[in-house]
Amino acid sequence: MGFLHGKRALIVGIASQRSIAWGIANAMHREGAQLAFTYQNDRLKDRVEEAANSFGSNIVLPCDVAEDAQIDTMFAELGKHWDGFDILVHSVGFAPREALQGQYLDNLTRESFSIAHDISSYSLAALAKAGRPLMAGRGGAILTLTYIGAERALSNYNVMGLAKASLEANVRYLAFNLGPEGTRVNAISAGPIKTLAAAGIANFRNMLDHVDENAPLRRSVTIDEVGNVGAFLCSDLASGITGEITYVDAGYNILG
Ligand code: 0WD
Repeated sequence: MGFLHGKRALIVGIASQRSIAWGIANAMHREGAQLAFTYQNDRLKDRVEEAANSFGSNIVLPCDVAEDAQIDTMFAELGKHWDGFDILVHSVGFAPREALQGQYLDNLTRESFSIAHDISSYSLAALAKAGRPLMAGRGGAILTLTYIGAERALSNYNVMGLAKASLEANVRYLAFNLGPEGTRVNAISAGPIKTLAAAGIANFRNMLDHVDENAPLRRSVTIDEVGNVGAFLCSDLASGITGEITYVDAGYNILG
């Protein structure tokens, strides 16, 4: 029996089979969790429905996390399928493409700052808040995805680094707030992986090559490796871990 047997998990952020959320869904499914999925817009609907099918799920709901009304409707619909759920996976990030190239100040605007923080950080708290009535008191877990650009100044990552720093603080405040009702909140800081979101970052290939050549394991990580740790962090095996940022990056973060 898998270590997530009997758990219900809501997966937010599948855009393709390369998505980190796909790797997490795959590991959670393998470990016995029942899954539900959201999709951002009609462009992604078919792909997410396909994913749900392959994981034996028929719960696929629209949810653009920029819209409070869509978040509320999504949880109202989810509540018709499930009287409660145990795991929320937030694998969402976005900044306007022009902000993810060149020098930090060159393409920074009030608008790009606001969008990056809204979609990449606020949305975690928005989902945690709206999903709270369905998660409270079940010993559940929330998981999000961050990147080392939150801690270090990296070329091209720019305003997304600030949004990820906010996201990491969000993990700690949510863990502090939701701990008393039994919900844990953690993040994985993943090494670079070639996904749709990554394609928006200028010179992403260089970041990947640098990790391949320099990380202690001399390679980058896969969505399955991130997925396995995500499944663990959201399981009862990790019942003593909350408010943590766990690196799944082939050891890259230890380098000076
Ligand atoms: O190297 C990487 N790929 C890393 C990614 C390293 C470390 C962290 N991460 C993070 C990302 O910042 C993000 O938070 O992992 C998370 C998942 O990213 P991913 O798997 O790399 O990228 P992708 O497959 O593109 O999924 C992100 C999805 C969006 O995809 P697109 O490509 O269509 O922007 O986030 C979703 C969307 O499906 N998303 C939204 N969902 C709901 N409402 C919204 C939104 N407003 N905006 C983006």
